[in-house]
Amino acid sequence: RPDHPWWKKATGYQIYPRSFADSNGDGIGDIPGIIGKLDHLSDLGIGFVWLSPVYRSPMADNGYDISDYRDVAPEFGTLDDLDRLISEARARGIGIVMDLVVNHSSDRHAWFEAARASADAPEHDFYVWRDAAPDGGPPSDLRACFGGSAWTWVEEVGKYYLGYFSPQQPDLNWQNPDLRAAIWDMMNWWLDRGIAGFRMDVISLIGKDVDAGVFEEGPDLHAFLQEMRRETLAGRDIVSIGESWSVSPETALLYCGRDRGELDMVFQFNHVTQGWDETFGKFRPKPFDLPRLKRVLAEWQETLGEDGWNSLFFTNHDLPRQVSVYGEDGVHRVASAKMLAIALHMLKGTPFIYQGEEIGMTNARFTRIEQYRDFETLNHYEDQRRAGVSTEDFVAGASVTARDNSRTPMQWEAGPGAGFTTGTPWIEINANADAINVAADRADPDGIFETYRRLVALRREKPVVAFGRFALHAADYPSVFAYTRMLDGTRLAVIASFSAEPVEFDVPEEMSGAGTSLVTNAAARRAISGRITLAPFEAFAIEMD
Ligand code: TEU
Ligand code: CA
Repeated sequence: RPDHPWWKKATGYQIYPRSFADSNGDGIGDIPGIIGKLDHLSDLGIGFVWLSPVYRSPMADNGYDISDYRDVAPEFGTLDDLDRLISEARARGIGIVMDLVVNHSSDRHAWFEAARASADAPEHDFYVWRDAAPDGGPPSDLRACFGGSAWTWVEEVGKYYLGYFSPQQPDLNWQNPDLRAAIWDMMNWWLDRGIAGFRMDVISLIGKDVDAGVFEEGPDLHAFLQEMRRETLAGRDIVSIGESWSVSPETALLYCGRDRGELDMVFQFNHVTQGWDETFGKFRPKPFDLPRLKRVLAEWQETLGEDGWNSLFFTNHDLPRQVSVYGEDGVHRVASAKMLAIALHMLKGTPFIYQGEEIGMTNARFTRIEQYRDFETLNHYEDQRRAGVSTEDFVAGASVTARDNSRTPMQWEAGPGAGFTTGTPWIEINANADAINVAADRADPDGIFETYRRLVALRREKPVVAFGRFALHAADYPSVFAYTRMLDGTRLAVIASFSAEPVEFDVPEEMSGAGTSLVTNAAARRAISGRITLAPFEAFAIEMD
């Protein structure tokens, strides 16, 4: 049924290839390593993998800087390995969703090398060039996301180019129709290889109007997305997920409204950026505020309701580990990791599990700047030190929010290398790997993995989980997230405590009743009403009779 495509009942799993599984001992995860772990994913029951970039790349941004869109980075394997991954995954009912990074390329892409060598090259206009300011300086004082100026001077052509993220990631000029045609061609080439869709990196930036200073959700964004669908996605049974740091409930339906002909869903970050400091940004995080998180999630559930579709996630490769941010990664690690899983996976939308989340991996919490690898962290460190921030203060913030927190190697088993590598890993393995690893968690019938497996199965099997209408209850309750899902005659009550202490909770009338316990991290409850006492981080879903 066209209104019930496969991805509405599927759970996604994000792989960050560099840190997933290393098959040849060079310390870098690779595609043969992923193939060797496919049974872990099929045991979990996921429907598709979002594969972070594996294309040829100088790896300034770990692959989010692509120098050849039609080849695989040698450290990750070969195109044949990737084809094998696609078919071996398909044999297990798992689709491979590729990361499409087309707001920018690498500065080492052949297009850019031609573009910077001569203003007469046809590829010159594939990028964004501007004249120097009268004083010879950059055209504007725009800062790059990863530190420094967004403009870089090229002597050969006597102009500056735009690198909104970094100089190693020059922005592609989407205004050029030949560039767009080249991208459609490349996308179709991948789709014809049998992939299950695309996750589209910072897609909300492609319609920018540089001279007006409008970057996010610029004037041409939706025209380009509609053209993209016509030229590539239309008529194919695939999923498309756009990443947007600016999308709000007000603009979300423009991307994924049923009749828009654009994308299937967006990754939104309202629940993330609200925790950042207004002035100092992510490296000075604010304490977690549950009522605010509930408001954001509920607003998205309600706005996208019947017309759009939500993506559901707390963590990815750009964000710290969810159990360390929203849960408690000490004594209550297992309970709070399961609680977060239940709270998120019982919502309406397509959930994403980020590698290691299914065993409750925690923040790396590096204590020395030398332990960091991510150029976002290292460049901001330089910037902030120049602005007078001490190393100690910077590292304190980074240990909470830096991207490397979630990029340390997957912890497969105890022992040196954690089953990730037999060599020296490209980034330090989390010190807790001997205690927290896949082998240990999966050996435990009460492990976190089992809770995820149950949640993934519930979405496949229970229409109310996939399609039920969402309603928030007890909105102002400071430490409990409570909601219902309704479909036809079926009612699901979901309650999750975010507190490390027991809490008294007055079950709202609309949630009360008796039924079947679907999933819980505590003693099963079959009935709820009146005042109940929730155990620390207790969470459950009951299907009411
Ligand atoms: O992220 C987009 C983005 O805006 C983030 O870089 C964000 O600002 C940052 O991570 C906050 O810490 C995407 C990719 O997911 C990210 O890994 C890439 O570095 C980035 O685009 C550039 O391609
Ligand atoms: Ca390797």
